[in-house]
Amino acid sequence: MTNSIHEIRDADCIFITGSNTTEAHPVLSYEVIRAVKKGATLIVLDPRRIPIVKHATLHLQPKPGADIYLFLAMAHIIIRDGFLDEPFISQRTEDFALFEQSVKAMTPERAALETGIPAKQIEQAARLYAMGQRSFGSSIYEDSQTAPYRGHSTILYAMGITQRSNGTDLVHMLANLAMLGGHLGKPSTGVNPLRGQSNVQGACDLGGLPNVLPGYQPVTDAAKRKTVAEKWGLTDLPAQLGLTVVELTQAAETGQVKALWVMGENPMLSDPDVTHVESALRNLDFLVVQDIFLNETAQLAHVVLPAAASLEKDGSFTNTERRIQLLQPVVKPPGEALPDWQIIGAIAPKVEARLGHDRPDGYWDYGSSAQIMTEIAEVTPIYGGVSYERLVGQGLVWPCPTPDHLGTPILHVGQFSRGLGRFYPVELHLPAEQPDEEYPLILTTGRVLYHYHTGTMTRRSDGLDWIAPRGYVEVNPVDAEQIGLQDAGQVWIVSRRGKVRTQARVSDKVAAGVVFLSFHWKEAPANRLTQDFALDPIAKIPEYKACAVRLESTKRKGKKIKNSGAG
Ligand SMILES: Nc1nc2c(c(=O)[nH]1)N[C@H]1C(S)=C(S)[C@@H](COP(=O)(O)OP(=O)(O)OC[C@H]3O[C@@H](n4cnc5c(=O)[nH]c(N)nc54)[C@H](O)[C@@H]3O)O[C@H]1N2
Ligand SMILES: Nc1nc2c(c(=O)[nH]1)N[C@H]1C(S)=C(S)[C@@H](COP(=O)(O)OP(=O)(O)OC[C@H]3O[C@@H](n4cnc5c(=O)[nH]c(N)nc54)[C@H](O)[C@@H]3O)O[C@H]1N2
Ligand SMILES: [Mo]
Repeated sequence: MTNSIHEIRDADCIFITGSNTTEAHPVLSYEVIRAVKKGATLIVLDPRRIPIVKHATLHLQPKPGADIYLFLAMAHIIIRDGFLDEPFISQRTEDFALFEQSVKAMTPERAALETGIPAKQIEQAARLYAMGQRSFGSSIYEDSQTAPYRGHSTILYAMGITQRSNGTDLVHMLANLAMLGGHLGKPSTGVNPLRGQSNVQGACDLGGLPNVLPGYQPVTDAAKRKTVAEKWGLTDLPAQLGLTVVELTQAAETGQVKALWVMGENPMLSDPDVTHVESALRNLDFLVVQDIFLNETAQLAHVVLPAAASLEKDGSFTNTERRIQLLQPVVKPPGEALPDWQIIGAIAPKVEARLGHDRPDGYWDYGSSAQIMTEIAEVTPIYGGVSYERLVGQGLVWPCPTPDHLGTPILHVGQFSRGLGRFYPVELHLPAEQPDEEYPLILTTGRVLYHYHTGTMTRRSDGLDWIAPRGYVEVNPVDAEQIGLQDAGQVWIVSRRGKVRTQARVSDKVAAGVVFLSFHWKEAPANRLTQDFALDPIAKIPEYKACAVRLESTKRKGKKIKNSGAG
């Protein structure tokens, strides 16, 4: 996030798109609701009538993938109607003229024609967001010197934006909208991705990506690579880019990758097109899985390494607002399970010896996780001032480059990291697999409140299993009627990759032509249906949010399950 979580409560306008905030970020969603109760406007742009919609001033409901028309039209309107923050644009940005040209053709009328959403609503969304208009009450930021007053607007987004074959473009588009309204570098504004796992932010910060070293230093930058290598007792590090998750699986299938060490992931259920994933994993010469449970992927492994869970070890998590926080163990790990870093530390010297790396004796003998943080600070400029002593209490928000630096809760204050903020013209691009006669519906996948991903952890909980014991697909009554499907009846969902059977929930939560299935259920694995051929060209993320399917009746009515997922 560019800004902090608590700032959301003071925003004048909140624009949520591609985030099922109350189900996937329930704690943070209270900040949104709190702001709305104090008079903030809330715009939700989402193909489903998700629970946060009940607090919304405006809900725009395009089909999956059609949001691009609305974003472009909103920019068109902001420029056409003069809702721009002109001083911000002239002083802090570049390439505005190029961008203006790129949205000229996307009139609200054209976007309305393409999406079925009335032009008036798109105009309302553009004005509310750009001007930061409240529905009642006064802004805590109001300054009588500036007229007309421009409120503080914030954008919250998540996987509905990024899990797309044009995800990077869409994020650029949200940044373009924020720059048009001058909603960056001030409190309660920003472009705020709500990150997923407890420490996904930390994993990326520390180089858990195939193209960067710790602190987002490109592996292709020779000087930076050398500095890090020297701290690690080596003369240099590999300069070529690694493979991303989906590329790895594809490389395993062709035999280019021969061995894989999977730590804390369950690709047999979470990667796209799992039929492919299974044949790829079976094709490996050697598969190691390091996990806290014997998940579906571990069942294919040659070696399974038992890891300690988060409550059984110390360390740190970096959350979605870039806050680095200490983690304390509350129970001991069972059996032979060890913290991940100790497992790696025990195996790494043996691997290095076989590879012929020459490291000082005892190089991998970290005495504690605090000592690892000392090394992190040395090789990661944005964590340069971080130590365990300083993390006690509230933690620290990076960038925190030096031991006396207090952290940076708001990014881009006064200046962007690259200097001027650049407007990126974005092209119209729709999901790779479009519905046709044979597969007339769009499947979109995601989460429900009561379960976490592939269910390795949450489906072991009796309480959660009682509330949400099994999966279901959300179907609009119009599409259900086509095949004589009733609420709670069984149905096949069929894509070009495979088919799964599950229970139907017939309601207008999804629009006609759209079905929603979450990927928590191994009995009806959503990723048997998704495709892995269309990746975002930059982030290489698969298009989990849209593929073409059809429904087939099983002629079984089924019984409605009690207590099944009030979410
Ligand atoms: N309960 C629970 N919470 C979780 C998780 C969990 O498994 N369970 N997982 C965590 C993780 S790792 C992550 S990444 C986050 C994910 O958090 P979210 O991204 O909020 O969750 P999703 O359910 O993947 O879907 C996001 C929203 O995108 C919408 N959407 C679908 N297609 C489109 C589209 O074309 N355009 C737009 N604008 N929106 C679209 C969906 O309707 C949905 O409301 O959740 C985290 N929190
Ligand atoms: N169709 C579809 N597919 C999706 C998505 C979607 O929206 N739709 N979302 C995608 C997203 S955003 C995500 S983040 C992925 C998630 O996909 P995965 O990360 O593959 O799913 P999880 O079930 O969270 O798997 C985590 C594994 O880590 C283990 N684990 C937990 N704690 C520890 C630990 O401390 N150490 C070790 N070694 N292991 C541990 C758990 O037991 C579990 O087996 O799924 C992706 N797949
Ligand atoms: Mo995620």
